[in-house]
Formats: sequence, C-alpha cells, structure tokens
Amino acid sequence: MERTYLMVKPDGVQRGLIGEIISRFEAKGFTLVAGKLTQLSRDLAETHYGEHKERPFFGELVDFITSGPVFAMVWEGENVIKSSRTLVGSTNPIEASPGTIRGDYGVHVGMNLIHGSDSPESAVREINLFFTEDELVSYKKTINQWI
Ligand code: IDP
Repeated sequence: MERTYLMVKPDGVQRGLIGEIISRFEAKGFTLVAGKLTQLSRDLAETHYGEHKERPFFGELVDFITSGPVFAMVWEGENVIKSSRTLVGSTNPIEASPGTIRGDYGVHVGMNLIHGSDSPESAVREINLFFTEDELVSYKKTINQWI
C-alpha cells in the first residue's frame, strides 16, 4: 500500500485547521500512519525544500516554514500520493479549485496551508526525513474493503 508525507504548515496550525485537514483525508478513506506537532529547524527545512534552493523565494519559504509549529503526518492508501495532491489543490491558491484545501482556505502562494509529497521518491525521502521507522504504525481497518 502506498504512503505519502503530508504536513500542515505553520499558517494551517495557527488558523486552527489541523482537525479540518485531517478530516478530509479520513473522509476520503485514507489511513493515518503517523502524526506529530513539531518545530522545524532551519537545517531540516533547507533539506526538505532542497530542490528549491536556487529559487528566489527559497529564503522566504524557509523563514515561513520555521516560523511556527507544523503538523507532520504519514498517510496510507491506494494512489494516496496523487490523490492527496488532488485534495490539496494547486500550489497557488488563486488557481486551486474550490473543494480543495488550498482552494477553500488559501489566499497567498507563500501561505498555502499544506505540503504533500509529489512523487513516490519524494514520499520515501520525506517520510524518512521526518519520522523514524518505529513512529510509523501499521494496522488494518476493516472498512478498507469498502473503499
Ligand atoms: P507544492 O507545495 O504545490 O508541491 P512546489 O512548487 O513544490 O509546490 O513549491 C513548494 C512551496 O514553495 C509551495 O508550496 C509554496 O509554499 C512555496 N512557493 C512556491 N512558489 C512560490 C512563490 O512564487 N513565492 C513564495 N512561495 C512560493
């Protein structure tokens, strides 16, 4: 079963949207494997967003993501990587469809509420960056046969 890394960003935590965001992935039928409230160090933030190192917004992005606690999560399910990106919506909330998290709650591209892994390789890398193996809980939900 596929796993992905999702993270409620500091704006989502401050706005009290952790519960709402978790509800959307639960309602979709995905399974929560791990979750924790944590404050990112600059080092961890720079590693996580390493692919954007040369972009003009990199400094602003690292400042923002380290500006308050985030809620880090691992979710499991069929095609969860692609499917969760659909639930999250386009990077820029202006372009994100209504019904998506960014479309419903986001205003600014720099504060777009949530991060979601964009490929199987990123998912493995990001899960290992934020969680140890013993923090990942494997279990079966009997409802899964109906999803
Ligand atoms: P994604 O989060 O939808 O996968 P990426 O292109 O990987 O989008 O960009 C990572 C994050 O960098 C975005 O979620 C957003 O917070 C931030 N970002 C992207 N473009 C800009 C920009 O032009 N200004 C400020 N921040 C940006």
